[in-house]
Amino acid sequence: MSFTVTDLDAVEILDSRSRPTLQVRLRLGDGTKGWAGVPSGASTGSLEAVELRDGDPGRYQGQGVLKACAHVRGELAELLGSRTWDSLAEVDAAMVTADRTETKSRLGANAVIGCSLALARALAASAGQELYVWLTPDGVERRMPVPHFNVLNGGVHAPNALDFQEFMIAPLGAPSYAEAVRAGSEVYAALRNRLAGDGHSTSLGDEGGFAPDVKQPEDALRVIVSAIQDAGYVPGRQGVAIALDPAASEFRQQDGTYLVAGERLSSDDLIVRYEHIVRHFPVWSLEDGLAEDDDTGWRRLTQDLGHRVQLVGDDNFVTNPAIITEAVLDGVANAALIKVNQIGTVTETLQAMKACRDAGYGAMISHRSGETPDPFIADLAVSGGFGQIKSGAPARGERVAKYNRLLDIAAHDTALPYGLADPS
Ligand code: 2PG
Ligand code: MG
Repeated sequence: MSFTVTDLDAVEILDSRSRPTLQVRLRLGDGTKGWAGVPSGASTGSLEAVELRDGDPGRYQGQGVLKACAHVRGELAELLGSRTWDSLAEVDAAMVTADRTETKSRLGANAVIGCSLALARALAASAGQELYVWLTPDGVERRMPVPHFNVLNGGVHAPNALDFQEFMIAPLGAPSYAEAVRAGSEVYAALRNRLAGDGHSTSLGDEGGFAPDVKQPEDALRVIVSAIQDAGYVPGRQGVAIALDPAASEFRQQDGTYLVAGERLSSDDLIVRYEHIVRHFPVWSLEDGLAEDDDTGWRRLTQDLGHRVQLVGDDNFVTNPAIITEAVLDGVANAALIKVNQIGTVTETLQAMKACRDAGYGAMISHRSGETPDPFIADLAVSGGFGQIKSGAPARGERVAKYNRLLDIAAHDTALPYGLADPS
């Protein structure tokens, strides 16, 4: 079905961290409208698509996005309005070509992904379909994803001394998506009580999880396991499991060691630490356990733990289909994190998900630490059929926007199965 784009506009809005980002609006020739809010990360991989920021120290500490907005209104509006198109893929490819850089840095990956997301939404509406239906590739079985609630924050997302970035709870054993949300919320409440009872601060990190003044990852894990029990759930895969994203690139030192709670660990030491953690705590998934450039460590980690836990590549894979395909051949990880702005178009995001599917890898659809209320990734998670999403804590508007969109989908499409896809 061919289409034209008659209007394309962007405004500078604030994200959840009070940094500027883009809101894009678009109209098709048939009058259908689309919109998008652009997310933004803090712990970024070095090969990510590059956001265009103004760099004007007199506005928003240089973080303004007026140039990116101007590219949407100017060059991209002209490009998209210049002809009749046959598909989103065709438009995305034309934007990539027009940018002329490997990383979308000229037009700005934030400008390009905003247009791509808004166009996908408009095309779904124009076809009279729910976004998650429209996004589903041929032959893929849609699923309600297991929500991975980030309940305890550290690393660059929180001002505490905890080096690991994300401690998530994953209600793998819940009977339905709605019951998984309930478990997430109840454990979150129990965790607040536990932390307050132990005299810890219950202030929040960037993704809405608590940011207590604990240092050792094992101490954080212990309090989460207790909270799961306090809330009346069973810790583990039959009930509520735990997923970690240490975001290890952020605590890797110049000499190649990892600094955890003041202690310098070699790559091998850290792998041993993870083995210990996995033995003693109900951790089912480990993302960015090692730094993005620690290829040897990643292979060893995969050999040692890959049969027991999900190992998710984020900073090293950057949602790049070519990098994921290479990593599969190389025996690195067994799953990928999927972030739309990390690669910069919806089409390439879908290709990254296909690379995972073809390889028998898992995929966790992900928000960024800087977010807007745009729930696009909720639909993307259902359409991909992997059965996993992470969107921060079960609290704060920009986080629950995604979880709530999923509640709405589950309530109206009751035949959708809940839970992890069979990895084979
Ligand atoms: C991550 C993400 C999202 P950021 O590391 O997985 O939780 O953080 O958006 O800061 O890269
Ligand atoms: Mg990560």
